[in-house]
Amino acid sequence: MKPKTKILIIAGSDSSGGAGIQADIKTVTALGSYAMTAITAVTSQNTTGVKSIEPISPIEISKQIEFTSKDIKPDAIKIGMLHSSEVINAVLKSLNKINVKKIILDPVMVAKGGTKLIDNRSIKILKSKLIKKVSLITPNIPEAEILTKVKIFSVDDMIRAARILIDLGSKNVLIKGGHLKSRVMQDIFLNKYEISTFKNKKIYTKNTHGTGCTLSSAIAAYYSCGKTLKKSCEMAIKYVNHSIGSGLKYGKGHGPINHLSTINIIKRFK
Ligand code: PXL
Repeated sequence: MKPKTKILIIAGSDSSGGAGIQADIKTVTALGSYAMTAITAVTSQNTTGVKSIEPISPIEISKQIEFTSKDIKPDAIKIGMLHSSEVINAVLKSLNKINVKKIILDPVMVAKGGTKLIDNRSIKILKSKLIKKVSLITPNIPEAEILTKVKIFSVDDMIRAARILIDLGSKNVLIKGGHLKSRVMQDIFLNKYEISTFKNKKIYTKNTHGTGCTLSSAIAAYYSCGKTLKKSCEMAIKYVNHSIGSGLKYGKGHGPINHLSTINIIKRFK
């Protein structure tokens, strides 16, 4: 089998393999595309927490993006951990040079154990500049609250926050509802013209490390293949749910999901 499309992933490394660039590469590969990377930081972590973060210099990040893309043009880009304003500015500059239209932004802010992965100045630039450059932003509820200052307790609050993100210049928004106290998972997809709710049964497990990274990479993979953004979100959510449900039990803390679950379901998604 030949890869269907090429995806550039701009994100941090998670040594435990469940989140970050490792989750992204596994997801893109499992869904049949070719993964390229620009690593923004190296984290030392396991399922119980983050031990340390080593930033990669903004110049080096730009080189990875530009030199790689000049040779193999990405069909889509997924952006994850961007920990400093210097890094965001470098990524913005490089994105302007390589001219790729399909960009999915996962506004990564904290790791599962609570370690901050971005500083406050970066959040400002993400809101004022980067958000306007991307096709879709995929915050979870805590991230949407920080970006919009809306307190979210319900689906109506999620919609209110999503509209603020559209007003800030995002073309499309997917707010993930996993943090709501409800038996049904409700994720909201919204743009200026339409709104959709994806409903799924909540799976109760502590092993959800890297679900956000996985979801945004899966969206990038489906979107790069020509599906609409809405369809890409719907299919990516199914993939993540299937991968959570497939139940790996690795490590003593928040373990990873099973990225290989797609091997069984890829036929159904055709
Ligand atoms: O899931 C968010 C995330 C993104 N990127 C890296 C991470 C994590 C969470 O741990 O380690 C590198």
